[in-house]
Amino acid sequence: MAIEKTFLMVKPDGVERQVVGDIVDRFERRGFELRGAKLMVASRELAEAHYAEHAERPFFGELVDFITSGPVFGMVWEGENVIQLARIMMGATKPEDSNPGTIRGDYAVTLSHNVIHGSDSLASAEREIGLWFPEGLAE
Ligand code: 3AN
Repeated sequence: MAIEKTFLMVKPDGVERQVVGDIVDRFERRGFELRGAKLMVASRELAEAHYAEHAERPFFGELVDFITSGPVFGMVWEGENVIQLARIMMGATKPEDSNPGTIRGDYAVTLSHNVIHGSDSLASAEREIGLWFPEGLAE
């Protein structure tokens, strides 16, 4: 299994609720390595680029409004199979499908305010790391 990097982001609702520490702790305990992290308010331009695949969806405007509404905590995590394992640790997008014990299953009851984003493939991880960490990582 390959060593991968993924982009994870605590969304404004998660920062507001002060669950950043718990989320970092979960990934550290699992054995992943933190390679980059920053608290920032995303520009509209960055948010639209990040969610470009949803540009035609009716909820796109709300999605961009929400993700730019306050600080987010962007992170790059590295480890074996981290892209898929992080998605499992996050839990499903739909609240009724996210199991207790997962981040969303423990913290989220709505589809749009669901605490965390994680890249869903190697291609999106590379794209998102480039978008959110254009200055590069602490290698
Ligand atoms: P995930 O974040 O689990 O990969 P995506 O990529 O399908 O999910 O959706 C991106 C984000 O868009 C979700 N995290 C969620 O906040 C929001 N979203 C997805 N579907 C809807 C919807 N039908 N209505 C409102 N927001 C949605």
